Amino acid sequence: MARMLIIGPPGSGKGTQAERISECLGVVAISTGDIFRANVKDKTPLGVEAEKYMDAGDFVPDSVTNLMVRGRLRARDVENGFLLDGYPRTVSQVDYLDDVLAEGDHKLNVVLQLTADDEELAARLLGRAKATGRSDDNEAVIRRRLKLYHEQTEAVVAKYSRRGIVARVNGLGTIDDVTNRLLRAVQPCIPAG
Ligand code: B4P
Repeated sequence: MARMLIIGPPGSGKGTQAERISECLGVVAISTGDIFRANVKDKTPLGVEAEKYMDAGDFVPDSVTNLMVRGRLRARDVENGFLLDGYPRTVSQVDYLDDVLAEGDHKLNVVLQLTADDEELAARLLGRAKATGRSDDNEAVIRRRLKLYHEQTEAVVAKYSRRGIVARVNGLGTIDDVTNRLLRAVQPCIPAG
């Protein structure tokens, strides 16, 4: 049973790779960014709340994000394992996730950390802005998101590193190259059955 998360700076390929890895391993991918964007599109109360933070490049408050993830992790399709993408992003989200998993007597098997330098990331996101017009992919907001990653999310990686469950994977190269590296890194960490 694989319980995993993928973490990395904005533009490192989390969403791209989460889709591929979850399909290869037969587990559901849960992207907090995608859930927020779907709510923004449908103009739900959650979407209206999240939109103002996302458009500024800020994190949606933990109080909102944690409850949303808790609900999602109770769904039946998570019973065979999951790959969380984009959560946790703060140390307090790590503590919250620990509690949610402990309720089911579960814990994470592996944290996949994708790495890439800030200039490559900014270039990718500006490229995506041209292709998709995502409202948080403009230069000023991208810089803000990168800054927040260094200020808050690197501490999340450090916390998991102290538990010895982080597999660090180079996010540079073709999308196929990165997928192959991730699959090689993840296989030894998944318990049989
Ligand atoms: P996310 O949706 O997680 O956005 P992201 O960090 O930009 O990653 P994404 O998955 O989209 O990009 P990817 O790296 O795959 O979050 C968006 C916002 O939601 C946050 O800013 C925040 O406001 C909110 N949010 C989400 N989770 C939250 C949480 N836990 N707490 C609080 N707030 C939260 O890909 C980027 C681009 O690179 C793509 O164009 C892709 O094609 C390209 N790419 C990927 N791999 C490549 C490769 N190997 N080479 C070249 N290009 C590549």
